[in-house]
Amino acid sequence: MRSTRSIPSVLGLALSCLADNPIVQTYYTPDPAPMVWKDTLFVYTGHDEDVTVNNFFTMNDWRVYSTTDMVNWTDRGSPLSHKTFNWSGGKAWAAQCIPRDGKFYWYVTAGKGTGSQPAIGVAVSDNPTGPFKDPLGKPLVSQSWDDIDPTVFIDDDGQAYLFWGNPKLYWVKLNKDMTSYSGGVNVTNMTTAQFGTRTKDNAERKTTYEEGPWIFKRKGLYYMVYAAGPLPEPIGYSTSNKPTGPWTYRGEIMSGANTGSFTNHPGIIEYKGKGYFFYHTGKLPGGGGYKRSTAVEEFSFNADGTIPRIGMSDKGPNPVDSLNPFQRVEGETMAFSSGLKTQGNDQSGVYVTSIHNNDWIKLRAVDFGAGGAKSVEASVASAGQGGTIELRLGSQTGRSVGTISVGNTGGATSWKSVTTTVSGATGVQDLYLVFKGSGTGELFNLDWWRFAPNQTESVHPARQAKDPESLVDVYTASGTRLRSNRRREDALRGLDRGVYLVDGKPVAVLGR
Ligand code: FUB
Repeated sequence: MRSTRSIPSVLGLALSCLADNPIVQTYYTPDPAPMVWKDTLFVYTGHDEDVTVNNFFTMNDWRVYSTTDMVNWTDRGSPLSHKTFNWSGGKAWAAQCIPRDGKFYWYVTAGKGTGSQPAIGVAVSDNPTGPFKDPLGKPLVSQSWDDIDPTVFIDDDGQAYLFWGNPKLYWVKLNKDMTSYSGGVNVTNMTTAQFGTRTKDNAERKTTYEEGPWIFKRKGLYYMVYAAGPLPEPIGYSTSNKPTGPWTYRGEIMSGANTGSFTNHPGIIEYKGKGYFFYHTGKLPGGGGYKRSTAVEEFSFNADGTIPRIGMSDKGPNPVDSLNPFQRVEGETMAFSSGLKTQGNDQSGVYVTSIHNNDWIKLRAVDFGAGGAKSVEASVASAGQGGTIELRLGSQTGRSVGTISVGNTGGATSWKSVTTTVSGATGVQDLYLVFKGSGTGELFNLDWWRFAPNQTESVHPARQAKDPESLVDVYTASGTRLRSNRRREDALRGLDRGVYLVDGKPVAVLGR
């Protein structure tokens, strides 16, 4: 099936000058909500459709992406749509997912019934990437048109809070089950002392607070970060020594100017010792107010706990880890891509599709080690002529280290493993997969790839410096890295029951 292509490959050259913000190029991904689970950072996003209907938000499902290095993002598909909620006839606006006691609770904004009045729903899963189910069969909160943009937080004493709202900030105390609440709906007194004074006053909105709240706690201080007004939305924040306020207005974090979108939506999280600020822009080619995309910046809190002003960059964060090419890497893992799409089904999971001549994928900080790679294997499928994947270093026209040939495999999801020799891939590199083929049609689909190391260098160089014998990486069977460079016994301790890949070999864990 040919998918709609949001970024024409004729733009490939122009895109190569851009660095890696926005972080996803295959879909429009507004309203980011980051979550750390084990060794992985997940970002839950909305999805602005490629075709906007009635010049308004056109949003039907939510998407998930993950990373362990802050530069290469794996597309985890779309495990939730408004259709999951029987009570919803449409609309999939801002949402946030949080783990508790081995389950994942995804709070969403969805339209109630056939009208478009929003309500807050919750979906639950045993896994961060689903499948998610609606345990209630009805909205968790449905009181007015203000009910959008849930943000959720569990305090150190175990009490969970849900905040939401436009143009007022509402909150409830969630019960331990995370799917009910006690004490009724509270509404915050929207004073300028708490949320600042709006420069263009309007009757309903005296303060800067508009929507998109994001709550977190750091060093005993509670932070309420939010999309502010007037339009185009800047991001502002307030702090308090209690989770429910009163809040003190602290000022603007990000300007509303030049984002290419009249809305914005914040998410702040700490990961591997660094602070990250997620937001959205209209800066992807073809983007705008109804086609927004997740971007991220690294930042440090000021010594007094305040948040500095943060600018928008094309580059995004630096890598906090390297990518191990000797493990299975999903095709849909990318630092940047041009001209292609991803797609998923129950049999194949997510894979790369709509690949045409000159499309490419960039991966950053790929660590081939000093000994380098001797071959590469890829799982591909083609109903047509096939083509090649050129493996290049540094840029899409950089030095070629090998070429994978793909023929007709008998179907667009008839996956076949193909292997080819590689030479000259050593050290830490930006790796480009450059797709070539004749004609203008789709060439083939890509599911995953994996390099094989040269015999002389089967040990990861980082490990040589530490303990070459006993440090291992642990991956899930589907290739998500859970732990890296740990002693084998530490790496396996505390894992749930299941089969894991330890340095590429399957190991059964009996569970805790
Ligand atoms: O994405 C739809 C709406 O736009 C969200 O719910 C708001 O936060 C704004 O980003």
